[in-house]
Amino acid sequence: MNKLQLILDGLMRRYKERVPDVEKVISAMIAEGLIRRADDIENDHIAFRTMGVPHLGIQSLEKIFLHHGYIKKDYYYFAEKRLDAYWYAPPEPSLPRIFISELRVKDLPAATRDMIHNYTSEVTADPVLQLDLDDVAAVDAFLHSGLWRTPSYRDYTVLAGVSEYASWAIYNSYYLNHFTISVHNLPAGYNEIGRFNDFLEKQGLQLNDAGGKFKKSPDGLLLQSSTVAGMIEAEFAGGEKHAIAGSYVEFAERRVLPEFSHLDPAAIKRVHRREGFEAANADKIFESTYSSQTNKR
Ligand code: OOG
Ligand code: NI
Repeated sequence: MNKLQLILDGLMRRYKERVPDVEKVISAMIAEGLIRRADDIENDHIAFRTMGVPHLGIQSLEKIFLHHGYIKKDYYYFAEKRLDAYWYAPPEPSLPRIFISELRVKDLPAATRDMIHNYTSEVTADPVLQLDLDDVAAVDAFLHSGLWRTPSYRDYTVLAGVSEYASWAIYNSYYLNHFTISVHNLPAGYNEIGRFNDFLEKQGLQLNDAGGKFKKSPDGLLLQSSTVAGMIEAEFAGGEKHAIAGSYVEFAERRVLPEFSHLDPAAIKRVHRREGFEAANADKIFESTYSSQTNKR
């Protein structure tokens, strides 16, 4: 197996361990006859969150994936949430896209900025430059270890009051934020996001309803939904334990582009469908870890 595949497998393994909804969705899809095994799922994309501070952020994390063949694509800006993001196209169409966002720390109030720097300033050089990117075990360990000391619960809650993205990232760092199940290639009756959402809700899964239970791009071709993040038991500085938002699962329907609508459905490949992301959809999907959603769970 190639190195990139091993890195992606490592991310998925840790993610499944801490997001019980993943197993729940997969076993429901198998029981319903939509797939035979977990590997039949098409992973549309995976996502990471980063802190926009010196030596870190998108410019640091992206180097891992650029090294393994990903190509940087479009930029997205989120004014109200104070975020930047890019998406990356995989070296092969069978692999997931990657979405990496970054907190615009410089746009936060001074006290919040200082609180974040108090942790992130422990990082005095770009840690990815110090990694051998062909050493799969080293990259895997890096993606699953903290970049700074464990935060205090007090700082976590103060940060959450200003930015719930900041509080999530200060604790969870590079743990996978979500993976995304493609629904458009599933059997009829389940290959549209609205119908698939009904199926998920029947299984007792809770959906993020910010902006509606699915979000639709203005061109009508990219439809996305997501579960509300489950709570994980987090250990803060001094051993203090609290339940905080972990990661979630996303679902995406990419419709066939108008110029390919004449093709036989059996001939439709990834290249014939809507590519990229949509800022207005993403803006609401970020809220899958926000207390406005997790409080409903
Ligand atoms: C990412 C939210 C955006 C998408 O597919 O548009 C997103 C996040 O919650 O970090 O995943
Ligand atoms: Ni996503």
